[in-house]
Amino acid sequence: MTDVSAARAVVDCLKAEGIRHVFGIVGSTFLDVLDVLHDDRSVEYVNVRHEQGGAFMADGLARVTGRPAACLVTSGPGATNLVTGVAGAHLAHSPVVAIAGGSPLGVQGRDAFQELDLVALFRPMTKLSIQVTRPERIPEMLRLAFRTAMAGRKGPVFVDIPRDVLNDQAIRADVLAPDRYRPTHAPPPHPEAIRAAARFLARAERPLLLAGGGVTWAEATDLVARLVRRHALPSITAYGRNDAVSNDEPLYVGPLGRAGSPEAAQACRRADLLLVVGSRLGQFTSFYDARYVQPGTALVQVDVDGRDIGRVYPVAVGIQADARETLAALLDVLAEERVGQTPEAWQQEARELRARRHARLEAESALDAVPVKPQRVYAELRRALPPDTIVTLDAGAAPAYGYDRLHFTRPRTLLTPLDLGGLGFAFPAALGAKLGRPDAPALAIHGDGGFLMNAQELETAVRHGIAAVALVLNNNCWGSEKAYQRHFYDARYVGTDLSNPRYDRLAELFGARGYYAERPGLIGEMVRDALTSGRPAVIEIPIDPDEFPVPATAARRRNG
Ligand SMILES: Cc1ncc(C[n+]2csc(CCOP(=O)(O)OP(=O)(O)O)c2C)c(N)n1
Ligand SMILES: [Mg+2]
Repeated sequence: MTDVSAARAVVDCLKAEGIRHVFGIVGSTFLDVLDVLHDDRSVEYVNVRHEQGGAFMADGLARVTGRPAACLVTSGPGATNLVTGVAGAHLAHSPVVAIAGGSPLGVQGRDAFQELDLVALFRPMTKLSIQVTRPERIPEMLRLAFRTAMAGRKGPVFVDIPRDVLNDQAIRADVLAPDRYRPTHAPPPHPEAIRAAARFLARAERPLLLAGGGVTWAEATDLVARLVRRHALPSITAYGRNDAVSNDEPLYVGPLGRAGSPEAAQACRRADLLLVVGSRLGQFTSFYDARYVQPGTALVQVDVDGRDIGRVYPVAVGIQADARETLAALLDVLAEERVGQTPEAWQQEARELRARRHARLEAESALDAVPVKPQRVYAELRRALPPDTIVTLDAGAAPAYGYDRLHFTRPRTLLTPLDLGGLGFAFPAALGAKLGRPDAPALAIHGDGGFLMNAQELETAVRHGIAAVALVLNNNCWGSEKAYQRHFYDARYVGTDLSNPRYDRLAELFGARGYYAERPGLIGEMVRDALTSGRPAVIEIPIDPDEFPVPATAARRRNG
């Protein structure tokens, strides 16, 4: 035990977790911590322009590294501005530890300046929301925060450290390595469950792997590859999780769910056994009905969180365990029992569905209208993006075309707003991703509406030298919602039209690079140039303002 300042203890706890970036905006409640960082440059305080952007950055960083990420913000509005980003991390199972220097404990209950019940505010959108009430408990409570964020299914944690608990306090503290206070081995499956799963796989005529985010969080992509190759098992991916299986696998059909591929939907309907690994079969993967997952299809479902097994669709075998441990055990048992490859006819069906998808997308390369069709943008991107590019997709109609149209071969290369569906996610998430994986190109794909929600982070990108690129597909409207008004309200448009500045010029005003691609032929080269320029950049593409997909909830808009 050594005597340190409480602020030093906070920094040491972050360092023990390997945290190198902390996102937030300076506030008087936690200046002791910033003062420690003046001399200790091993942790960089990324001072952002809106705390929401900071939370999305932390989420992006956590998702591409698989490690915890941190925010540090001030009381009151500093914390309330975090809310949307923390909610996003919650629905993405992303281990973001959000720390607020809270208003003083000594005046709690007097409606003091910026006093709010932050613990209550964050409770519904975190795995854990706590307040530290004694300086000497700071290390213990931060370890609780990281243990909770990282154990089992991951997720965000909120910690309020009141300013009079944090500043001008000396404590006795030990620095512990994470393996001293949180589990480092993931839970294995029950052997009987694995044998049952193997029996179902051996008997199935049309087995299909549905891989979700749990595969990625468990670092199980290589084992998925081994399973699908060894057993010639066709595969599809869950909503927004296209990178859970290498899309190069010859029997990978496509992404299921909202804005996904019709061929993947067809494969899912045809399957007699669905091996669901690391997906909770959420609304935008399954729609909770029988449009993809058929009542007659047997389900073997693997999830680290027992809460989601058989939640909507009854299972034949439910396995509460880590995806990597489960795949390893399953491969062993399948080998022991000499289970071979899936029937040739089913392999052939999967190959045909895959080829049909590729031909459908390839045909879009010929769309040469001006203004550019969004589909053509993705045809250009498929050619221009290096395989290690991290793509972040925003909410909105034009970004949504990307769910079915981009190609991923490596884990942790697609980040989407998932079930929060929050606009303004993609650019800050790409900045966080770029900090986490500086060698990988990072591309955020936005509509014009969503981009302006966090465009202020261009200044953060320029100042911190974070070379992420934003592609803004400009149709001068809140297109995804305008599509509803077109299809269901006789094109009576209210509240859906926008007028925008030139985003390439806006970028230049911030000191970033700006590109304007009016014609489809310009896109590929501009994207390549921007991604290799070593500077943050914005590429605006004016797109056809009349090109919207039919809304996903078309048939069910009243309750969808
Ligand atoms: C923070 C937030 N506010 C509102 C919405 C509702 N919403 C979903 S998509 C969308 C339109 C997005 O417009 P834009 O970013 O320009 O993309 P487009 O659909 O035009 O391609 C809106 C308003 C949302 N998802 N998130
Ligand atoms: Mg738009």
